[in-house]
Amino acid sequence: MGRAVRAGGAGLLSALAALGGGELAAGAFRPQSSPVVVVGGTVIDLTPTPVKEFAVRTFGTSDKPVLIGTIIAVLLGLALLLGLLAGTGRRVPAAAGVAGLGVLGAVATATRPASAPLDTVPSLLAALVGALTLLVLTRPASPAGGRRAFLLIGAGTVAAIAAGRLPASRAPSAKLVLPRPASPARPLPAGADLRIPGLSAFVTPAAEFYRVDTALVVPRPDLDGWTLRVHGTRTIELTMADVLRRGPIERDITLTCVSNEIGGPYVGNARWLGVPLATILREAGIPAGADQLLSRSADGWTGGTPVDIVMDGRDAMLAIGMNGLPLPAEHGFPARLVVPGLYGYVSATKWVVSLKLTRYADERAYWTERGWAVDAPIKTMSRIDVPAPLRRLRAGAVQVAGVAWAQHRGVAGVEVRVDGGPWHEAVLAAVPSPDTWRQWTWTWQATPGSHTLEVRATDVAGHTQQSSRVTPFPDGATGWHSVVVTVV
Ligand SMILES: Nc1nc2c(c(=O)[nH]1)N[C@H]1C(S)=C(S)[C@@H](COP(=O)(O)O)O[C@H]1N2
Ligand SMILES: [Mo]
Repeated sequence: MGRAVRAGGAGLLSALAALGGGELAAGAFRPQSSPVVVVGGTVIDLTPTPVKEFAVRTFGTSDKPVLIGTIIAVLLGLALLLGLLAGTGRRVPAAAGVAGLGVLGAVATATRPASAPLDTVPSLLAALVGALTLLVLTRPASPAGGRRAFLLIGAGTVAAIAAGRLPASRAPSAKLVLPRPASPARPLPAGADLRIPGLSAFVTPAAEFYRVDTALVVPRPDLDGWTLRVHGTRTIELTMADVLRRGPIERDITLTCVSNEIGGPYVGNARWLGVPLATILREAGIPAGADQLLSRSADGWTGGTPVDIVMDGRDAMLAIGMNGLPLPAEHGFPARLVVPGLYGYVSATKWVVSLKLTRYADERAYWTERGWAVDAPIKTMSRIDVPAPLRRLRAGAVQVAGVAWAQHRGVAGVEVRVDGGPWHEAVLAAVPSPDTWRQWTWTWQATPGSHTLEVRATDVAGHTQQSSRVTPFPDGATGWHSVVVTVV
């Protein structure tokens, strides 16, 4: 029994030491090359879309920590078994098994879209450290020496993991000084923000802006080394200085994720500063027949945007600023795409490093390859922010309020009803353009009892949100948001 515990412990510790070695090596040069991060990224890319949707729905923005936790748990489980194997005298096959897990990480690394050959080093180092640790800890030795080895390796592991994670907290955005917009945003019309407690602010602060991406480690491209390659009829390469010289525009635009559920949080509005994509694409030349703008991020993610939409005169831009500051790392520093009217997966590539004018028939982007729609205009949608679900309210006048969006078409009307009764027109707040969401409010004379509030919006094209509930896959959710409250 004591021997089995020791052997199992040696297995666990060899896995932890391997992780520590991997993290230390990754932290020293590229956080993205951490074995856990690489395996996590591979799992994300290989996971069937319905499972991914389930994970996002169930775990929300904790989906990444949950994934990392699961990978570590599986690894520790396997290491425990290999330790027990070593305890039965089969030390070399067990150590080979531990090394094999590291090699698996290296294979996963080599198949990552944005990996360099050196990125396999942390995984290979982890393989070596793990195997050696298991061999040392299970060698027939004096109990005292064994205990000392356990303690030393344990302490070293903790230190290595801690040291490996440190460099991730660098802030690279300090150096970028934003130019003044050649075309400033219109001042927000009076009353764009109704300032009702509980209602989403018209401008979403960057720190509260939803984040959706496949990056387990936020890419942090170096500003000096960053360039944007644009492949058109010729290939041009722009540095940040080149971008800044091209007459930036400033616009209020609301982003929305296709995975947003009815009433969900994956929508936010910001003031973006950026260079019109049309300017950049014309410089590179648009080849005849090119219908897709394929954008690629520093970590190899891709998005495909219709060229005709980018060129139709809307404020599609290569954005470098968000709410008056450089983009936060989480939102794409140093540059990302913003295209009004399309869900983020086909329009909002963060950490963008290349643009390619191509054809949908020739190349598919990350999510379309996984079954999501090629064309992804944002569906007309509305949400009740106040009262919050399941709130207890006093009878009498209750202010109901929320946001509605139909980017690039514009919201023409919002209606609210109670318990399936007649629809009531809400009062709409002012908006600077059809590219932002629109706040709305309606005063309800609430009577005691349990009540269901429902909302629906109609866009400027005359389309009213349909009642039937459809899940986000493959082109965005439909249905009316409802909130149940108790009035006393
Ligand atoms: N590089 C990269 N860009 C990306 C994504 C991604 O996974 N990787 N996700 C897209 C999706 S699905 C959405 S909805 C928006 C979200 O932008 P935000 O995180 O700044 O809100 O980014 C888009 N840009
Ligand atoms: Mo998204």
